[in-house]
Amino acid sequence: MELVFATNNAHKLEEVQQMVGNRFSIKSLADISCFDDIPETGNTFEDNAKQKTNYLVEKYHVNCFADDSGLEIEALGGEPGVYSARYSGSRDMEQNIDLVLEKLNAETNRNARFKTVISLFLNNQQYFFQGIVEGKIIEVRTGTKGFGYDPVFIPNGFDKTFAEMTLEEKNKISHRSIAVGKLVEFLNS
Ligand code: ITT
Repeated sequence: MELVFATNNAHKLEEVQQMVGNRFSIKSLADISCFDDIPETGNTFEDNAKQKTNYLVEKYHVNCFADDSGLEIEALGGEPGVYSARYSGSRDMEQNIDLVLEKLNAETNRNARFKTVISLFLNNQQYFFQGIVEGKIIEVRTGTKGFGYDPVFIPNGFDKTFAEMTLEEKNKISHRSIAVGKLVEFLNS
């Protein structure tokens, strides 16, 4: 089965490709010659994920899925949430992480979670799948792998950040892998 993954994030594509293996042929936006900046203007992960798949369905008439994900920090009332990619006003993750650490300065509640919502559009039907991983924001960046907020996030039950884990280790427990696992289970059923 061929499915287009509506993402411009090469890390996400790599993570998901590794998770689904060769049971499905995942096509990138470049594979269908889509170089558009697909709008993401919703207030929830669900709205944004759906907006991305709707865009592809309307313009390219393909079966596709999209994920919208982000970091929700308890002490910040769920921020950065849907603004995770541009929390500081820029897509520069150094600045985004700096802002998070600054806002959490002197804060003892470091609880946070990563959340992913996948929208799947298959044969004219809309489906959603969700994945959450709970953890903590640490004070100093640690590790160089992964992307986004990985260097400051330690998942509960572990003593290292996502950025210190190999892709394989992260994929065993991550929010995206939980949501993708549900997607794959559904596609296989
Ligand atoms: P697409 O919309 O093109 O898929 P994006 O990078 O804009 O790519 P999202 O809007 O879904 O992706 O994600 C928002 C941000 O949340 C992302 O840029 C990261 O900063 C952060 N994020 C999402 N998943 C993450 C992960 O597994 N590890 C660390 N940060 C993550």
